[in-house]
Amino acid sequence: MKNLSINGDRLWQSLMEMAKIGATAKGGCCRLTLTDLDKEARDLFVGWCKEIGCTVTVDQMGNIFARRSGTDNSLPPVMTGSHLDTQPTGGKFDGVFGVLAGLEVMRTLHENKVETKAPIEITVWTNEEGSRFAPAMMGSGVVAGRFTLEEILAKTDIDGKVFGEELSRIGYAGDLPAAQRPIGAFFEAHIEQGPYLEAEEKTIGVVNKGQGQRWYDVTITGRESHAGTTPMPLRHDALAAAAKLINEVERIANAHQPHACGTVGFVQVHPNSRNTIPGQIKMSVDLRNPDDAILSQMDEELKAFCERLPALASVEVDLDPIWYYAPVIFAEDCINAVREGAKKHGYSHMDIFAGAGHDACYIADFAPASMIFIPCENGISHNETENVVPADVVAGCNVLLSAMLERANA
Ligand code: HGY
Ligand code: MN
Ligand code: MN
Repeated sequence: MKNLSINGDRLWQSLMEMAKIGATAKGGCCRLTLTDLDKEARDLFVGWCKEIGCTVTVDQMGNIFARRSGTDNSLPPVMTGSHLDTQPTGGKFDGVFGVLAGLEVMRTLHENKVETKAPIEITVWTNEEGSRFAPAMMGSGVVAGRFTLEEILAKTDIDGKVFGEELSRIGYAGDLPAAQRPIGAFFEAHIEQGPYLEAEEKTIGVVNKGQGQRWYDVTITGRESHAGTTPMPLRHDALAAAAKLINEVERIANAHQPHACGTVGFVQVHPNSRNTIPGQIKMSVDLRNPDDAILSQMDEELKAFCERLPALASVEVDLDPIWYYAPVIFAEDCINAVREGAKKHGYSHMDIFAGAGHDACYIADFAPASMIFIPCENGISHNETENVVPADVVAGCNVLLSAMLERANA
């Protein structure tokens, strides 16, 4: 097969077109899962896929599958994909790069009339971010069997909106069972979202592992009372207790360097009035580590602290572990296909592990999977200034094309 290359300008145009949906004043995207903006992005993607003759199906979780036949359709598809939902202060490229790089691969095969042995599919996974509805990676998680469809459809957001009802409302509650299916290989192209490729001046990240995560919902209950008449020793200040917990999360992460991460990203204060001592706090805790034993150690330390906190701060503490997945090792065949793709194009590359969660981490449960990273400016993501170099977008997509063809014609 002649040396195929993708059309970088067309890919960049599609990225900029998609970025208009939920565009923010600071140049990012706010396109939360199952909102009208998510629907708009999905509809745009589906239209683009149909333009090049893909057949499009949707499963019970709203995951979208755009399929291009191979010469032997009895073979399991070689798949790529990512997500279109964003964080509230999201960028233009997190998730979207992987979806539209997959589309560009399809467009390139289509216009060059290239036939592959195995069919090719692009997937858009529902609610990868886990921001509006927690936890994350729900679409791929239900397909992998990590979550049941029932538990996920019943999830509610901060306003009490129900996941299943929102999915139906945007018209993406499909009939296809959201369950494991034969997949020949799954590749996810994604921005690194961290600083290492840029620091090492490498164009391609050959992702060999995804770190593990533990998410918790914490409720701290004290007692509302007057900010001016309640002596300090008599207070049950839920927010002061939360401050101790936030410091402990930071201590735990710093105690397990070089890789541990600990974050409190969500805090809800009740009644949130400047002259009433806060009576209740709802907050999140996010712990991560590429080593499962260390992640367990971090979990133990968090639990021990939450045992001690009631006496320390005269409050009640409920620590609810809502999500856990162990570090994921990707498939050697897929990792090698990515590395060979980088070498073939002469792109500098390095092995790297994924600090963020990705749908590929769940697909790896039942299919050979790996990921392709490209650098992002200053390693910044989940931020409206998230940015990439067009040449790196081209490189990542060329490596994706190469890896998918290698697996589809293996
Ligand atoms: O949280 C994560 O790692 C991903 O961005 N959902
Ligand atoms: Mn992502
Ligand atoms: Mn993200």
